[in-house]
Amino acid sequence: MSCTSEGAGFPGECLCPVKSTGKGDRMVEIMEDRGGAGKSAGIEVFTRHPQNPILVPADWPYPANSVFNPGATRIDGETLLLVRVEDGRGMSHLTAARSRDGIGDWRIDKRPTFTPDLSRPEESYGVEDPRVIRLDEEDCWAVLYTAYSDRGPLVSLALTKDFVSFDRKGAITWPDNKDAAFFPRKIGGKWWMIHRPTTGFGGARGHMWVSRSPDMVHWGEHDIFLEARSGGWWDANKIGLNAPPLETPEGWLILYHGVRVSGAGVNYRLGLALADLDRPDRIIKRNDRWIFGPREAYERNGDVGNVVFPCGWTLVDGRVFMYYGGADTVVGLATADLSDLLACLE
Ligand code: BMA
Repeated sequence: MSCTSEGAGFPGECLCPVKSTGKGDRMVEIMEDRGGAGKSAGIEVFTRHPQNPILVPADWPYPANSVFNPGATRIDGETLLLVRVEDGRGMSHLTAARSRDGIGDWRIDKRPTFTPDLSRPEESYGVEDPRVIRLDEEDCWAVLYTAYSDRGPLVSLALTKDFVSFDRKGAITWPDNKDAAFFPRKIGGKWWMIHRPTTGFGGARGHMWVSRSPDMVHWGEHDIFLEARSGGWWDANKIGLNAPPLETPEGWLILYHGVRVSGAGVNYRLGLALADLDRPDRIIKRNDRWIFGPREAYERNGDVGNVVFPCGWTLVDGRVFMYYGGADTVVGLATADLSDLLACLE
């Protein structure tokens, strides 16, 4: 989209509304990212739910320091979140919370649902940031999570049919690697996975890669998927996948984060891209501007401030429900029409 209304504030500042296709000519407002009138920044296409934060540590049936970064899926007509819970030692496990409307009245498992397997050295510091993917061809869900230890973070896989028992497949990457999810179906006869290995080359950097597998465990055919930009960009140096790829008629919708590091700490924001349906290694579109960033108090203040970090989204009647960690402490919900998300891709 070309900009026809440059802002007076600084070069390149765009004040154009983003035009939505789909339902008529509804305009998606570009809102001020800092809550006041005036300068526009990111494309604010998601709306925060008024009940935010929808889950906090005090909701938990047992002591929890923080509840955040949930994976999400639909099961039996309900929403299930697999929430990362940090305990009083600083270690994380995963606990399921279920809700009919995906907003309130959460039924939270009375005990941790998925805990580190301490016979595996790579899980000695906990299990984190689950991505939950429904695999219709296998009639099960894949849970990809970060196994954390002083050997370095890596990606592990477990399969489940009920979120009660889990078939642990162990590590499917070596360290350092995080932020992984499968595409929900085989493409060209193979499973595809997006993941984010990090490299020390040129400083601490991380791009998103895509790999293929015949069996979900053995991975090869590695290609760069989406590269971190450089310099002053909001998504410079290190990026990573957030929610699993969402299939749409126009392509695979990709939600990813960029990390801006400054003297004051980190700032995690989210961006959108679109990948080709049949060749997901081909990126069709990528927004320059972020679409969601820390704004509210529960996103700015917490154990790690200025972080919004989704691990899952659901699609219900054309509306996307994005579940995210706020400041590594609570769970927030923001929603958007799928048609508006596709329309705001530039
Ligand atoms: C990333 C992950 C996330 C976390 C974020 C901000 O590296 O570890 O779990 O939310 O940092 O602390």
